[in-house]
Amino acid sequence: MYAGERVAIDAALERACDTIVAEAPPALADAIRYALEAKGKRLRPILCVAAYRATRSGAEHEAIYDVAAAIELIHTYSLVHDDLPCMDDDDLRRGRPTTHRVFGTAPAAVAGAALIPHACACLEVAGRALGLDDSERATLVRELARAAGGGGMVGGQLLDLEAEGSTLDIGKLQDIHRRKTGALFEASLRIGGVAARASTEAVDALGECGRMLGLAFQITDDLLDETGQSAVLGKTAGRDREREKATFPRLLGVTVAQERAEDAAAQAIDALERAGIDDTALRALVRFAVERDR
Ligand code: GRG
Repeated sequence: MYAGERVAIDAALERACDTIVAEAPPALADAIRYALEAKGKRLRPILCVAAYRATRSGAEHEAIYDVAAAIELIHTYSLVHDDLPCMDDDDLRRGRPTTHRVFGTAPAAVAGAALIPHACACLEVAGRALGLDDSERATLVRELARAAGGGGMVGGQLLDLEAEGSTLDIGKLQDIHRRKTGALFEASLRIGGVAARASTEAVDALGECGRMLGLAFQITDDLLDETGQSAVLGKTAGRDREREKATFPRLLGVTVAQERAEDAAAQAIDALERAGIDDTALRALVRFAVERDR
């Protein structure tokens, strides 16, 4: 799906990688390149590009791919850190040994961290190429920082780790995943809208779509962890049960969890329709979040 967009996003990631590693010590440069080259689905940057296309009025500018790549830099860092021994301690990611298994824990931790400042720089430079003014470029960076920070992904990660082995109610589980997974999806769509100079209403609708898509995506992720196979997923299946994690299927049962994912996907599409955003690609991407097998 979206093969052309994936190629353009991978090219933007390669450009970003060249800049990041330019002054890095060789061992660090290798670890950074290894992490960025791995074949992820690129769903967050694809969503960003789709949101931009759905709401822009002028001609499309190729710098949108650099904007989108900045989001993937943050996502990739989060995966590298998530796999570390002090976090999920995993061996397999994107069909290959995890970065710390190849390069060691300290180089992997530093390689992940090196992506964070560069994501901000990448957004600033790409925003300039898109012709955005100071305030619009600051908004891009703020959106990403908020999603990745304590109220978003990083905070959600700590709550998730703290909850291991304990019983959670569905409200708490949803709150953890709204931060840990949902916030970056929400920001991906909002950033696409801001880059397109969409109205505040349209950006908010894109954000709501991303929030609900993020929930649908996470429930599906939990279902795939229960029922999928490592070779297809490219990461270790059954990890949640092993680590005694509360998940949507464990709390609700598989059938109800599937219904909740469908319901969240429907709400994601409703959010777009209420704002008059009628876009086939965005609707297809919402469906992909629940229908995927990896
Ligand atoms: C160490 C300061 C510090 C913070 C850690 C590790 C971390 C911050 C946050 C983790 C957040 C995280 C890993 C969320 C997981 C979300 C998720 C379901 C990831 C899988 O996404 P896919 O399926 O992966 O889109 P691909 O490989 O396709 O990109």
